[in-house]
Amino acid sequence: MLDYSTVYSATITPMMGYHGYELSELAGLPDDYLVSFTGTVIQVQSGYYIVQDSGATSIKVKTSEYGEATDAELLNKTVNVKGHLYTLSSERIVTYSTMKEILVGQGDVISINFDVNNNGTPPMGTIDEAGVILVANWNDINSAGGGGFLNPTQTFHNNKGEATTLSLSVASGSPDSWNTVGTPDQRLYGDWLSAGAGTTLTLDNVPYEWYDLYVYHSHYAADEVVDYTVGSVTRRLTNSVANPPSQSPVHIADVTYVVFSNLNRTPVSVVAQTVSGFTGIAGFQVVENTAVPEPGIMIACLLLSGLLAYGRNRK
Ligand SMILES: [Ca+2]
Ligand SMILES: [Ca+2]
Repeated sequence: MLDYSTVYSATITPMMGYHGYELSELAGLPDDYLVSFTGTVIQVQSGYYIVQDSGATSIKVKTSEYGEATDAELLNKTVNVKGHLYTLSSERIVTYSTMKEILVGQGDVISINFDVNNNGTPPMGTIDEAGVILVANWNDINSAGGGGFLNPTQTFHNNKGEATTLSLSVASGSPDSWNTVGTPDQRLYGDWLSAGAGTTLTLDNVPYEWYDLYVYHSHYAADEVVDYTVGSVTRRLTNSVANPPSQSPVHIADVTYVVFSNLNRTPVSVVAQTVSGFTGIAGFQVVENTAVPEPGIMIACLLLSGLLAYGRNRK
C-alpha cells in the first residue's frame, strides 16, 4: 500500500494549485502535477474509477475518500476530476482525487423553501447554498404574511438573484417544523408544509421551456410513502427517514426527495398523494434544462409527421 501522505509532504505545497487539462494531455505531464479535467465515468470499481474522454482516452482515478471508496451512482456520469497525477507500478493514474458530477445543460434554478416564521429553523440567507442542485439565492416562503404557505404573493428569484415570472399556489397544508439549526441543507428540511393525506402544488408561468423539478420531503415518521404525480408520471417517495435534517447525506433520491425530468408544461400541477404516513413538503427546485430535447429535432419531427399526414390524406 502506497503511503500517499509521504508523497504529498514531499511534493505538494499550498502554493501549487490545480490546473485544467484535457484528459488526453495527462500522459505527457510529469508526476505530481495537480490536475483538473473532465470526462465520463465508464467503470466504477472497488478502489478506483475509469474516466474516459470523447476520444476514448481513459485513465484510472483513485479518490481521497476513506478507503478510496467509490460511488456506483457516478457510472456514466460526466464529471470534473481534481487530483494528483502519479505513476504507480508503471501505470499512469490520478490519486487523491475529488470528483464532482457536471450536470449537462443545467441552466438557471429557482429554489423555494417553506420556512416557518420565528421558530428554531432559520430562513435561508441569499448566500446559503442548498439542494441537490447546490445553488444560492433560495426563496423563503414565510408561514405568516405574504400569502403564507398556500398563496405566496412574493416575486421568486433565480439562483442569480434575478426576478422571475414563476407563481405558486398550494391546495392545502399547514406549517410544521423540526426546529433545526444547522447547515442550509439541514434547514431546508427543517421546516415544511404539512399536508396530511396529500395536496397539490400548482406552478404557473414557469420561465423555462424545459425544466426538471425536485421536491423535498420532511416529516416525523419513518417509512412514509407518498406518490408525487405530474401528468402521467408518478414518482414514489418511499422508506422516508424519521429526521431528514439528521441524515448524511441529507439528499437521498426517492427517500428525501423526488425528481421529475424534462418537464415542459406550464402551469404544472404536482399532485402529492399519501400512501402511508403524511405528505410533508420541505421545499422544491425548478431547474432549467437546456440540454433536451433538441428544438431542431422537435421541429423536424413535427414537419415530418405533418408531411406524412398530408401524404396519407392525398391518397
Ligand atoms: Ca423557520
Ligand atoms: Ca423548508
